[in-house]
Amino acid sequence: LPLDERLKRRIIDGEKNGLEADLDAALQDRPALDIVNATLLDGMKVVGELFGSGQMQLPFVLQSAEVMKTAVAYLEPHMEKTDDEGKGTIVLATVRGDVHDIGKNLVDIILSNNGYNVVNLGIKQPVSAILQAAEEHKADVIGMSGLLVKSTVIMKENLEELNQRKMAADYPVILGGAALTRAYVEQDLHEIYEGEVRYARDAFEGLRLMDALIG
Ligand code: B1M
Repeated sequence: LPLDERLKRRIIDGEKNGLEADLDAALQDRPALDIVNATLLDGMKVVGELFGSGQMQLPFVLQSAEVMKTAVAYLEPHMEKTDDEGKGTIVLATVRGDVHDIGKNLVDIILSNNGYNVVNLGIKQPVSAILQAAEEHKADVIGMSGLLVKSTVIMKENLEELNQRKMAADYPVILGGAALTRAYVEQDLHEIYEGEVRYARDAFEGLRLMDALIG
């Protein structure tokens, strides 16, 4: 198989052996972020399709996720970083009940590499923990990630909690994750939230939003 296909296959098959050598070879002619976006994420997409259609069982999805995480960790030191720092602080979390964190961690990498201070709380975070961290770290923005359909409902509840605690004006919120749609965030949630709420389709849109919100 050509290198690109082979890397994609490694994600789909959850095969770590030889991964680093292939990543080294790919780094010879492409930037690290391009490898993640154009190749590895394609592999995860196939995994999602196979799982969704019942052709792949959960333990194999987990293996694919592990290979993805290993690959991203290996590529991270090769990613471009700006010299900026201290551009602002975001508290980032996967919402309550949701364990998916690959996308959230990519957002962390992209924002950190571009001068933002990221307080990454991890997965399954109740709103109380997110709000506490936001106050403690004097966050400029709150970022929530979630991939399950039920997480989109939890995000709505979290925004309502911010309203109730009169914190909405202080915290613009960026939401991301595969189950969200732009319309749901920018129309439905925009209507209920008393602060700013924006949708990020991917980590780069997350970065653009951060720059727009506090830059
Ligand atoms: Co899960 N899972 N999973 N899973 N899983 C999905 C999400 C699913 C769509 C698969 C499917 O059925 N086709 C489906 C959800 C269906 C639904 O809700 N309607 C699903 C399911 C059902 C489940 C379980 C319930 C399965 C079960 O137990 N029976 C279970 C849930 C457990 C729980 O959360 N309580 C489960 C478990 C798992 C694993 C643990 C095996 C593993 C996760 C490992 C991990 O993350 N550490 C896993 C995986 C890997 C997936 C798929 C295949 C891939 C997700 C992924 O990492 N994508 C996924 C299929 C899919 O998404 N279509 C699926 C790559 C990642 C980079 O993309 O996170 O979307 P993503 O991030 C993107 C953007 O969304 C955006 O930026 C990133 C790209 O730049 N983004 C942000 C994300 N967050 C952002 C935040 C921002 C800005 C941008 O600012 C704050």
